[in-house]
Amino acid sequence: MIARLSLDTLAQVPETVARPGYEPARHGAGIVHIGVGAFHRAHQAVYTDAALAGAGGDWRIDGISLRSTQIADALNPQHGLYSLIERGEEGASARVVGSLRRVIAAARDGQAPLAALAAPETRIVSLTVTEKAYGIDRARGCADEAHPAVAADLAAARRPQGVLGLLCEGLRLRKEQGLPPFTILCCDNLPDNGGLVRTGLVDFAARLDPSLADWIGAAVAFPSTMVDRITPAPTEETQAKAQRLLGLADLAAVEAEPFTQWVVEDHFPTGRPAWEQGGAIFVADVAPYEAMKLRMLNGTHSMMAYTGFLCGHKYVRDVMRDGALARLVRRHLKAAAATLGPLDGIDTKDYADVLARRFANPAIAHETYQIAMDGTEKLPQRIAAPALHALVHGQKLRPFAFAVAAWMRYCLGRGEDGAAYALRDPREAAIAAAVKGVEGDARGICRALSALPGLFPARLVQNAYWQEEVETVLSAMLEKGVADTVRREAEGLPAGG
Ligand code: CS2
Repeated sequence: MIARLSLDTLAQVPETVARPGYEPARHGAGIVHIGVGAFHRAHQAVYTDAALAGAGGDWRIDGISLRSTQIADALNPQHGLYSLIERGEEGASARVVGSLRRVIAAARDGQAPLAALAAPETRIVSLTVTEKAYGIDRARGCADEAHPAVAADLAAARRPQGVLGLLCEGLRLRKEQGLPPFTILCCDNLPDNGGLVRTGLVDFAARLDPSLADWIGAAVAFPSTMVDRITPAPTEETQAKAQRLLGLADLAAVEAEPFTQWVVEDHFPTGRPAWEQGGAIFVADVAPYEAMKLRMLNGTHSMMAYTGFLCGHKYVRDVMRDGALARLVRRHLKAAAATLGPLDGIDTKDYADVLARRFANPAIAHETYQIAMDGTEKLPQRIAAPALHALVHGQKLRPFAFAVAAWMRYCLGRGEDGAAYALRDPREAAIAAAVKGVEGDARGICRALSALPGLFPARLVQNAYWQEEVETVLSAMLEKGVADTVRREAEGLPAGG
């Protein structure tokens, strides 16, 4: 049987694979990270690895897996070690990352998550749990009491299972013990992610204990951040590739594109690792970077996901090989860029070129179906916000209307061959109820889905021109098919943008 990657076998890793530039076991932990999925392992953990190598410190990461036990079972026998495979056009390279110390599986490890959050050495709690896991009502700016985890944690605050519940109880324990709070670093693709989590958490705490809420509001730092690295869900092929490169089995390997970016608001009163060693950029205001990434990268990604999936393209790279869709990608990037304010040292045209190349990376198998997931959580910041900006400023609306129509077509849950697929959206039931009985009627679908609370700003959906644009595209998709609509839409657009 092939040996597993671990501290005991690390020395066997071939020279061609980079190893941690420090001795992992000599460093204590300073970070608890909630949500130890592929993205965290391809991004923040890698920056922390570089910080430990370049500047040292007790900044290793204790991960908390909220639902899965599988990640803990993969990583703990490996002493937290795993490999990151970077895949670009020129080939693949691998490195072993040593910044993760252990993973706690909240589903079976009892009080261990709270013990980690309340530990004196914990100075930062970072999160990548996906947009839907927070249970924050963004339209109302409060904790969403209808969210299952929020409801459960409000009812049993000392045994929390969800994000807000864990953060709140962890902070309550620290306050009780006279410990300083930890800094909370949300690394999900949400606008003003620090401010948003602050709003949700303070409101959640206020429902349990107003004095705790006051303390959180006054003493806890919530820096905002923009994170970026395209990281497909790992597959068996990822593990097989890692085994070939390492000569050891690695059940926690991840693969990602070579590009990586991290822009962080530099507000860490409890200290932080020297993440600049890995190339992180520290700024006073993250908002313009965040808007650029959410609208240009993620907005275009969502448009590609819905149209691409419905045209039968499994991966993002296949969308870029479809001439008509590639033109629409360029059109969307341009329209999204037009909604942004100027950003020092950044030319959005260059950024768009880099994005188009990243999307086309032939070595990255990023599923359109993966990106299509959780549309109701993604559309507001990716499509609706820039669309509203475009409306207010008299800019092009059509690219955004096109993306929304594709999402609406996707919401019907059936491909053009009639085969059903799961929407994988937290509001799946509300979507199904909304479109029931109007499946063939573009206007009916458009009205019903536009009325879902909190999804589209009123000013946008009440605009007759916007509505007409969405309905026109959707009705073409229903009558002529998505591929044909894409082809007609792209006619006359330049190939290279
Ligand atoms: C993607 C993102 O799945 C999605 O919705 O748009 O995960 C995207 O790959 C990352 O934000 C890239 O940094």
